[in-house]
Amino acid sequence: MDGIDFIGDIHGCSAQLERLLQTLGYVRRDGVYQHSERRVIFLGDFIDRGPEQRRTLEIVRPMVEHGRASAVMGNHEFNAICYATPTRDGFVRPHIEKNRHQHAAFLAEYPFGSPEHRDAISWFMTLPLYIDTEAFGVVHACWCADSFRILRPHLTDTGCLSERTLSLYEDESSGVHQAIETILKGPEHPLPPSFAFTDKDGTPRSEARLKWWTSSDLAVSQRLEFGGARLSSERLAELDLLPQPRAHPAPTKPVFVGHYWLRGEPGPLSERVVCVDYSVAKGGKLAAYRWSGEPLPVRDNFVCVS
Ligand SMILES: [Mn+2]
Repeated sequence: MDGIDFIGDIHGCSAQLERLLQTLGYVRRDGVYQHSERRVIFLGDFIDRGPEQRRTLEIVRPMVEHGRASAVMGNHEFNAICYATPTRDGFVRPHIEKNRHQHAAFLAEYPFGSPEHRDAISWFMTLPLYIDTEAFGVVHACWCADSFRILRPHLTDTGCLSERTLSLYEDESSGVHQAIETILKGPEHPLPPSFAFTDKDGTPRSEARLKWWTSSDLAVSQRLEFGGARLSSERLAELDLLPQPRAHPAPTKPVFVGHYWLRGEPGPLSERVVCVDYSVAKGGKLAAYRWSGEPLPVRDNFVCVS
């Protein structure tokens, strides 16, 4: 079997992407990066934040279209689709200041409603929400069999969204909405009202991010993340008295994700879960995991450029 290089969130950092591909031994021929024995699977989040949105898509898209790479959808591509999809009285993702700001770098290079913008959105629609093979799994944020089961009847035969799926997503109480949020943005764990906190951006929150790859043998406080906010040791001790968050069964094959803006020296998150997002658009690194079929991923197989 040919090897696969899993590449994490790029967010418009095309210079780092080209350097990473070259470091991995890919050569550009007829405008398409390629390798004689390997291919790439991109983890999504190609757009927003970074300096070269268009250049990034001009590298990634030909690789996918020429069979040199596959890609799954990230929450930023999903948000871009929702931002561009009209409803009866607005858009699936409202054009409010916060959403416009988050999407500004992309819209600067793909003016809203322009032919290039429409073309990019229709390409995003061709990205599957996850890839499930016998040997490995790929999803942007959370490997969740229950969410896949809910979504499957609503996806196309290539695992993609349809207009109908988007209209189901509009209903925030629907199973489809929650499943898409879980797999593309990661599961959140509701906290009792006394635990409401303010994250590092000053936004009040009543839910913590669940590190779904952690085992329920760990203390509750070690399984949750508070948007960069630090809780006092007393509060953490109180959290440990709460019931354990929902368990996500440990995968039985390697699972590759992005999304988590990790820092520091790359390594697997758990025995079989690998995150390849090392915050390139916030001064970190663009990361890849060079996989050659090993059932247990190892630290040595990460390759990064900063
Ligand atoms: Mn993401």
